[in-house]
Amino acid sequence: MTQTSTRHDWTLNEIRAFFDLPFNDLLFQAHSLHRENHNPNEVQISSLLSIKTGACAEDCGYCSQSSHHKTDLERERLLPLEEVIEKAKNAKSNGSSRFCMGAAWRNPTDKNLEKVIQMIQAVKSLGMETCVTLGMLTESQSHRLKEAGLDYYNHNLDTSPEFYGNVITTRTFQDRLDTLNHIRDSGINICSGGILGMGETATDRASMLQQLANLTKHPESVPINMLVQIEGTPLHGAEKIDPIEFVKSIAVARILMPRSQVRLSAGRHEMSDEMQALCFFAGANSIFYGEKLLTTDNCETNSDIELFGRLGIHPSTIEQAEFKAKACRS
Ligand code: SAM
Ligand code: DTB
Ligand code: SF4
Repeated sequence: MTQTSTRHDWTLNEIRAFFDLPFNDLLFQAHSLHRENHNPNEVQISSLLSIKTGACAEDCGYCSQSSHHKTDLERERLLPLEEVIEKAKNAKSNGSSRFCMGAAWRNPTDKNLEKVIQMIQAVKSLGMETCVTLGMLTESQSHRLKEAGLDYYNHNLDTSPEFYGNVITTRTFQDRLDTLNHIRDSGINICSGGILGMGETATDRASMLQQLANLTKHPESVPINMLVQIEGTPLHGAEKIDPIEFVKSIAVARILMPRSQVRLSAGRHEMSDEMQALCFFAGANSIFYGEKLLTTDNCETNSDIELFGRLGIHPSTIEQAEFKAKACRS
């Protein structure tokens, strides 16, 4: 067993060595750490809503919402507050403890930020945790969101610094780190992870996890997405990731960031029940729940409930989720 304390100085070789372990040894190590730090049968569930869809100025090679790609997505302006509240109420009654609102912006204007803040406050008053993902933020915008009571900000590093330019050219890896620093300084919990299956190498996957684990504080939530291939995007047709390699990446994320919530994010739709079960064993302990992600289909809620039943997994309550974020920060 390696060190169980949280470290922020992982070398690439150390991380590569985890990937080189025999599968059973890696999973044993990851699961043991998972048990030391979390209830292994508890999974936090969040629901997603796209509050502003499409026509995004960025050129992220995976994304249906970029104006640089020809996808058949219908663009939508910022949703009215009432519609957002309605969707959040539904998510709450379906058992979600956190409501995550995503906007296809390079960055929000201050005017739009105020509209999103109204949404955050309305969702919070329903008794749910809130998360938003709005693109790059300035220092003052981060403070404004904190002041408004936002719980989490999602801003993914997406991939390794070395592979980044193959996926996105309209912003840099450093831009992402800068926004993460603003969020951290403002005191909002960070949700940051990436996407696997974009044609990156095993070293890129290790390097992305190294970047996340070596942040001054680990993100409280680490979403690991499997690329949802979208027709019309440059990454449509990219070589798919081996499911075993995906499970190993979850295990390594768990070992490097033992107290964080590791979120089994986009791509569950294409995973077998057995693959998801292995991910939960390897240390994944949160998911996006609800029939839609932002613009693409997620797993049917019935099949998630059935899978949870077969695995003896139960969703965490809001109180348990809040306790987790505090424990991760301490
Ligand atoms: N515009 C904001 C941004 O990029 O930060 C927020 C929305 S963006 C859709 C949020 C994250 O979703 C991206 O950073 C990416 O990691 C993930 N994502 C987007 N499209 C995806 C896809 N097709 N497959 C897997 N993950 C995806
Ligand atoms: C994250 O890491 N994954 C979510 C959430 N954060 C915002 C988004 C997944 C999007 C999948 C593609 C789509 O539905 O457009
Ligand atoms: Fe825009 Fe975000 Fe999609 Fe990139 S991932 S194109 S920033 S919505």
